[in-house]
Amino acid sequence: MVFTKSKNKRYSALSLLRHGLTGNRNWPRAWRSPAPQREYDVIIIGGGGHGLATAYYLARLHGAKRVAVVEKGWIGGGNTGRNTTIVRSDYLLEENSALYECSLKLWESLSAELNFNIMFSQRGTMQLAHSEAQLSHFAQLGNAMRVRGIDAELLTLDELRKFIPVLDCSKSTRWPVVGGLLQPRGGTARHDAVAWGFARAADALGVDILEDCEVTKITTHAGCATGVETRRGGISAKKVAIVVAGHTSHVAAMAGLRLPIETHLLQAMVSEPVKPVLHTVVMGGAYDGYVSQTDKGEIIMGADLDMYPSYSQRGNFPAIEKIAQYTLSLFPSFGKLRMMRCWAGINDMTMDGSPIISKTPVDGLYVNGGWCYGGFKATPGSGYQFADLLARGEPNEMLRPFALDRFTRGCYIDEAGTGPVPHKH
Ligand code: FAD
Ligand code: PYC
Repeated sequence: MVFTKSKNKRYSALSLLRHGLTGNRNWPRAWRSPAPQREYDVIIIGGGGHGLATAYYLARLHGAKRVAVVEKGWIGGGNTGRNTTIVRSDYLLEENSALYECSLKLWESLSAELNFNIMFSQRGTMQLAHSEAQLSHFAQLGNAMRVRGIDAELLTLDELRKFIPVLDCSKSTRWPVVGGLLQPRGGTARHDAVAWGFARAADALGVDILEDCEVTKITTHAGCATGVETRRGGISAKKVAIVVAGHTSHVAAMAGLRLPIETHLLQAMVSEPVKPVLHTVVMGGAYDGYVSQTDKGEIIMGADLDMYPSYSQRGNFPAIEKIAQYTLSLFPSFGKLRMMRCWAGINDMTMDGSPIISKTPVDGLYVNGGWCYGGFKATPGSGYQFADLLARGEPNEMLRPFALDRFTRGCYIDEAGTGPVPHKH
């Protein structure tokens, strides 16, 4: 069934009761499925969390009326629906710290803002140190966070043992743990609910969400973006925004741009559901691995990137082995779990590990990408800030450091301190 008019009604305890009493047969669709118009003020390419959040804040805070989100598949089918749902703001460099903390503050009231339960759970995120050097780095990071008013607690091994009883804190394990840095306000959110919540709220404000509508060309005239060609026809626009994660280089090339981004695979996997056993999110110090338990009870785990560029969106056995090795070193009892699924997403890796949120050399063409493997947590903040850039045409204080020209000016935001090597960030 295709709705042409928004039937978006507020969700409430009363509506739940009313629909329950009528057999749940009359729920309206959460968002419309309109035909593409020939012209919009703003076209956002990419219906992941970031594109949808951008559309929502454009309409909600900047009064934009004619906005379309153009998605080649279904919304949330990219990295938004493939990530391990970890949300935190434990970054050392000021630029990243400000951006991710802005996002974390938005997460804290997002369900109410969107009238959609995105299941945000502040169960804490714990970074484990495997050496004294790593622990001393975490002490520095924790202090930097606290100076900025962001919550952080450094835990000794004894405190860690009490906090996470299922964690193997012995010296005989393959990667012995020496302590950890906890961000109590960090946690998880239900990834696809984030896409759905933003889509529903944006739709209610008049945003057209065009699924199954791949962009095949960005049209330009005299150095200005004029619109896009799609599989459902041409659409013109005053402004075009690229928000396509792992496809950023590919889509930017449609406008003749070459960006400092490489695409790499990241894999994750999930076990059968079990009773509650792990109440917080656990990450290995250098992102060797990360493990948490979903609200359904599954143990979800992942590890590092495949170290070569790829667009395949498919996992492989070496990555599965690596994930299993790290997880079992920390949690030997998980060896009895049966695995249900594994998958991969394609990550837009920049040369300094930080995102690009920027105007481009093509007038009217903007880009929001390069989130590497850490962009889920930034979803609301990225949309909020990018909408501001699109509405005003100039970056605000927070966004200025994330401009594309930082790579020609040499002003990198090298959070990991590893230099211009995408797969090391
Ligand atoms: P996407 O959700 O990928 O959306 C981009 C959309 O653009 C896609 O839907 C795609 O179909 C569409 N598109 C592409 N090309 C075109 C085109 N030509 N025309 C129209 N549409 C197009 N981050 C965290 O913060 N925490 C985590 O725990 C975490 N875990 C991760 C685990 C894995 C396995 C992976 C792969 C990533 C993880 N990330 C994590 C990273 C995070 O998922 C991403 O940075 C973030 O979701 C990117 O969101 P997005 O909206 O930019 O991209
Ligand atoms: O950014 O927290 C993160 C993350 C965890 C797994 C992949 N990215």
